[in-house]
Amino acid sequence: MKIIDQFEIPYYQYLDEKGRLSNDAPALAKDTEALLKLYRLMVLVRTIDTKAIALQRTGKLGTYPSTRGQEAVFVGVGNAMAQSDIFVPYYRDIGTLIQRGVKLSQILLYWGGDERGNCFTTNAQDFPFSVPVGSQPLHAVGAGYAVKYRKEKRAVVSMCGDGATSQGDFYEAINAAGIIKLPVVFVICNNQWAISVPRSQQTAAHTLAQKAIAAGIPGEQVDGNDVVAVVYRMQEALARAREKNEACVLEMVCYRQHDHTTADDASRYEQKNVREDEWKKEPIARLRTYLDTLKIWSDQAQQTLEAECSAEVDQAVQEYLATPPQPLESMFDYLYASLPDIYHEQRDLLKGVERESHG
Ligand SMILES: Cc1ncc(C[n+]2csc(CCOP(=O)(O)OP(=O)(O)O)c2C)c(N)n1
Ligand SMILES: [Mg+2]
Repeated sequence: MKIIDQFEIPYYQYLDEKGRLSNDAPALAKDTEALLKLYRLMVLVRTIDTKAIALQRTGKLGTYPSTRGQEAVFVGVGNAMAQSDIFVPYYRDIGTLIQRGVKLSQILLYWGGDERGNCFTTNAQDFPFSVPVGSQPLHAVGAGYAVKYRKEKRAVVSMCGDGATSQGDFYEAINAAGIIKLPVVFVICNNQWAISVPRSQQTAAHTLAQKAIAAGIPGEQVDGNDVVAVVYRMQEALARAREKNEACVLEMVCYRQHDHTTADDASRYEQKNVREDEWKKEPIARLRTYLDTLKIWSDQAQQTLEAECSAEVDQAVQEYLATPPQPLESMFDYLYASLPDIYHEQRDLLKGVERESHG
């Protein structure tokens, strides 16, 4: 017997649970402007998240998937991307979308049941939210193929959850990206749950990152509560994608600090105290501790920031609530370039219903 190959999965963390910096931290960890920007964004994301849950509870929003506790993953990914890159999101991606230029009110609009919220105009190359679990890594492969074919220097970023990595689509996507050598970064937000299915029942593999090995591409684990690690590892992966058409898998390890969505009740399956224990690692307080160490933050600055975020979110809520619904017949407007005759009658019928309902 001889060993013909061996593999390692690295784990990256620069800011530990107590906000202490490691010796091998990247320059980003000393870039105060960049750190403050990341901090502000994470607080903004948590503010809109809290508000969205409250809106749902009072009947003003549909089912909503909280991003609580996972802010560093989404904010960090969005921060590392270039505008010219292509983003292929899933439903929990608010922190990234904000940085892709999607308005807060638009995000609320989508979760309020209006598809116009899913039509991103600022980076038109980005894909809409993907709600079918695990489909978007394959879409990213298609986009990556186009980028390579056109010899562009852009990366494609696909986001999915830990549960999605058990789908055949995920394996097919990373396999294709490896063999064709595509500039796709597959990010996994491992929040430890796929609704009620814990990570331990998702796979017998020690890490999700090691799935990359079978696809012949690098895979690594990143502390998803450490925004410095998320940004830096993303930057490195994106550079390799753009320069060398090298795909990779980044497993961001974090914890879902809320029910799966507002339609779920995690107290029925989540063991008591786990969430509280995990909360000690949460990303915002950790960065705050570090900012305090650097002496670039204060209680006063915190109060001002919270007030600014609340005002921005309130403004978005007003815009969202003031958006008139689409006319009923608009459901016919986006399916065909020119509407087949058989639908004209139905469209007119709906128009009539609408006229009547408006008195
Ligand atoms: C193809 C498909 N199967 C099932 C569902 C129902 N569903 C919605 S979210 C979810 C769990 C996904 O978990 P994970 O991939 O870990 O992402 P998370 O929501 O935890 O971020 C499931 C099974 C779906 N949306 N699509
Ligand atoms: Mg999950």
